Amino acid sequence: MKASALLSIALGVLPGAIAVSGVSPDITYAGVQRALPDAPDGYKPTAVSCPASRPTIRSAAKLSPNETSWLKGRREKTLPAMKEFFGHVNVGDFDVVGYLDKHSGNSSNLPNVGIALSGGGYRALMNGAGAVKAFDSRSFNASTAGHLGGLLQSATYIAGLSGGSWLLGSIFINNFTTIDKLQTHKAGAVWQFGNSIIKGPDTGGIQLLDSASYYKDLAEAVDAKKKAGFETSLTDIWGRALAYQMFNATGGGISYTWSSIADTADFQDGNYPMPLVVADGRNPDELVVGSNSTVYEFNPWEFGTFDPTIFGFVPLKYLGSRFEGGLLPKNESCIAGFDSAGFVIGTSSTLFNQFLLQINTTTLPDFIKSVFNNIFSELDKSQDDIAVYDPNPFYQYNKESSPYADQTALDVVDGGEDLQNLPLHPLIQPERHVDVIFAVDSSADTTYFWPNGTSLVATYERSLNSTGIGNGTVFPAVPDQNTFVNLGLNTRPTFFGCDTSNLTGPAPLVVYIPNAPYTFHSNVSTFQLSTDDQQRDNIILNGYEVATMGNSTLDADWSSCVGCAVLSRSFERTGTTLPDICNRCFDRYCWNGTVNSTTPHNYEPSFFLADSAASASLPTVLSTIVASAVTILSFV
Ligand SMILES: *[C@@H]1O[C@H](CO)[C@@H](O)[C@H](O)[C@H]1NC(C)=O
Ligand SMILES: *[C@@H]1O[C@H](CO)[C@@H](O)[C@H](O)[C@H]1NC(C)=O
Ligand SMILES: *[C@@H]1O[C@H](CO)[C@@H](O)[C@H](O)[C@H]1NC(C)=O
Ligand SMILES: *[C@@H]1O[C@H](CO)[C@@H](O)[C@H](O)[C@H]1NC(C)=O
Ligand SMILES: *[C@@H]1O[C@H](CO)[C@@H](O)[C@H](O)[C@H]1NC(C)=O
Ligand SMILES: *[C@@H]1O[C@H](CO)[C@@H](O)[C@H](O)[C@H]1NC(C)=O
Ligand SMILES: *[C@@H]1O[C@H](CO)[C@@H](O)[C@H](O)[C@H]1NC(C)=O
Ligand SMILES: *[C@@H]1O[C@H](CO)[C@@H](O)[C@H](O)[C@H]1NC(C)=O
Ligand SMILES: *[C@@H]1O[C@H](CO)[C@@H](O)[C@H](O)[C@H]1NC(C)=O
Ligand SMILES: *[C@@H]1O[C@H](CO)[C@@H](O)[C@H](O)[C@H]1NC(C)=O
Ligand SMILES: *[C@@H]1O[C@H](CO)[C@@H](O)[C@H](O)[C@H]1NC(C)=O
Ligand SMILES: CC(=O)N[C@H]1CO[C@H](CO)[C@@H](O)[C@@H]1O
Repeated sequence: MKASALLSIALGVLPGAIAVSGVSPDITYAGVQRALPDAPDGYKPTAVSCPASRPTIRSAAKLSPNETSWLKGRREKTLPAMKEFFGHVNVGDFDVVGYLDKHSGNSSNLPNVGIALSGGGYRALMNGAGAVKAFDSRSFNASTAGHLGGLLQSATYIAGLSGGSWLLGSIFINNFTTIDKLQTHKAGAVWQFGNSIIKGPDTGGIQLLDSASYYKDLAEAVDAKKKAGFETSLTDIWGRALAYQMFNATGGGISYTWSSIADTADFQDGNYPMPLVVADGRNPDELVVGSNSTVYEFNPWEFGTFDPTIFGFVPLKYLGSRFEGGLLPKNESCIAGFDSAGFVIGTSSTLFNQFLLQINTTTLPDFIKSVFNNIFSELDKSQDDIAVYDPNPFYQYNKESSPYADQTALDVVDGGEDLQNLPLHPLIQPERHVDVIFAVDSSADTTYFWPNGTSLVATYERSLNSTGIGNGTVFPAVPDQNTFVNLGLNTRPTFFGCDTSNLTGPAPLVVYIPNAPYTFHSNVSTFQLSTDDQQRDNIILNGYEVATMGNSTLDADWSSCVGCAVLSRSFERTGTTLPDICNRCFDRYCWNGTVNSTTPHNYEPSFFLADSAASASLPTVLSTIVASAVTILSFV
């Protein structure tokens, strides 16, 4: 099974990318607002001098010392953020601020909040952006009654996968910028989705690149990595292309590394949540990525997994070094620059590689096509849909148990390929003690590209194998997808895991926030190769309405119910009686175990709020999809 089949399964959608165009203007590297361009030689991984204590692979039994010490600082920042959040989000007449103050001496009693942003291409980027905007106290009007501004500032972790990882990259590599700034209409907006990613940046922008130079840049970067002796694949080109669209830097931010996030003062001071990018591992000698595939995370310090298959982490900055048995042999150099930020988000979204192959079907001039075809013909075709991590940092590591120990390279793929299209894996690790996960699902599971709970089902089922691949993770029970549709659990936020006595161990409460049409048909095909600013903004606004239930117009108690979800586990730890309003909220939003597994009719929701004029009619959407599917199938 190759890309086309995987695409339709995993992305939920017929995956589709949409296009984006050039990044914005930018100035020089000095003093600008973003992460750090600290790669030693652009895209080329390069030997650097090793730190005094040589890097090693660390067991996943505990959190890293980096994370543990960072958490102390972060918890000091989430406390005032929560007090501010509960300034406009009230929970009946319960004195939340007093409660938080009373327990502030022991931060493990306070709520520990995580956010998960699903995959689903540019649709997921935009719908996820709407939710992030709603959760961000810096957004206009977000900290008023009925809104949810401040949840982002209260969060400890925020995870993204595939399209959700592009969103994370846009925010974190650009110095924790705001959605307001990313979506501006001013010249120089970072998100200009009017041009296809295939075509490249707008010549009118400050990138000053025509398509030919764009491809030349992509090719030169990847070629440099290859000439330095590192295996490359289509993902390297894909990641470079994404960087032009997501990062606010000239030259597609070629020197920005993911690990540099950990070196920025604001992150070190705990001023914003920890970003986590998820990708899957393809098992040795397998082409299909199944539910028992290894799930990797990229956090600001490390790459690795809690799964028993590897159970280890490598310092992200030194990924690319030739580790053996967990150590870096004396005769091996420390390599830096492998963790190019574009490559990280490209890895999380390898399913979209295929869209690069569409170049032949575009109207771009032949000479550009030939530049691309030259690059393409150099690549190993069996690796079209993977990212190659060669050398394998976990070579000879955990030899007794690791099926990867003898692999000289790791095959890493799109984080949604195992159907877990929500990046919940890092957030359900017992060591992280997350209390509540706001899970923003932009998957396209149904015929008309709405989510139907598939990603939650996949994570739940995986957790049931707790002595195997689940490795001690616990996830609340969720029903089958037919029940999701029949009970409307995918049309409105639903809570899972409210009753802790029904869990097999500590697990977070999951606040499932499925994409749904409030004011706009945000179920655009992942095949759509460009989106104008109007449609982009409509989808972002719809995402804002989804997360806030129309600023609590659909349920005047909604923001209070979110407050109850945040506090629920903490209340339990401190033996605090739930305020009445929380009982009412949980009656309304918690799945109570009812199932109806009858096969439903097509799920075709109509607007929850008034239609904002510009939405596409269904027939238009469908014809686009059919036409695109034909195109895609013809070359996969
Ligand atoms: C990042 O943003 C913060 C807050 O807006 C600002 O104080 C800081 O100077 C910025 N850092 C860089 C490197 O631009
Ligand atoms: C992470 O921790 C290690 C050792 O505990 C330290 O050497 C390293 O500098 C830390 N990394 C960052 C980016 O703070
Ligand atoms: C991009 O960088 C410019 C120059 O530093 C800055 O003015 C602008 O706000 C940045 N855009 C975003 C989305 O952060
Ligand atoms: C994963 O499952 C497949 C079949 O479903 C099996 O062939 C494979 O050995 C399993 N891999 C691991 C690492 O358990
Ligand atoms: C595009 O067309 C050229 C010439 O027909 C062909 O050689 C090349 O393989 C095609 N490229 C792709 C990615 O299909
Ligand atoms: C739910 O989504 C899956 C794909 O993710 C699909 O195979 C299934 O038919 C859908 N079921 C319903 C009831 O929508
Ligand atoms: C549980 O996981 C183990 C190891 O990953 C695997 O061998 C086994 O088949 C799995 N069991 C089920 C029921 O999936
Ligand atoms: C919700 O708030 C946003 C941001 O202030 C606003 O643009 C939108 O129109 C509001 N929607 C409703 C239904 O009130
Ligand atoms: C459980 O929820 C369903 C609707 O999803 C409702 O019809 C039923 O009455 C509820 N049962 C209980 C015991 O609350
Ligand atoms: C409680 O857990 C069982 C399985 O462990 C599950 O079947 C049931 O649906 C769960 N009930 C709720 C309300 O989560
Ligand atoms: C179960 O769902 C089916 C299909 O949507 C519906 O026709 C039926 O009335 C539901 N059954 C119950 C008991 O609600
Ligand atoms: C809780 C649990 O089962 N943890 C296991 C995860 O996998 C590693 C490596 O196989 C084991 O050592 C842990 O005991």
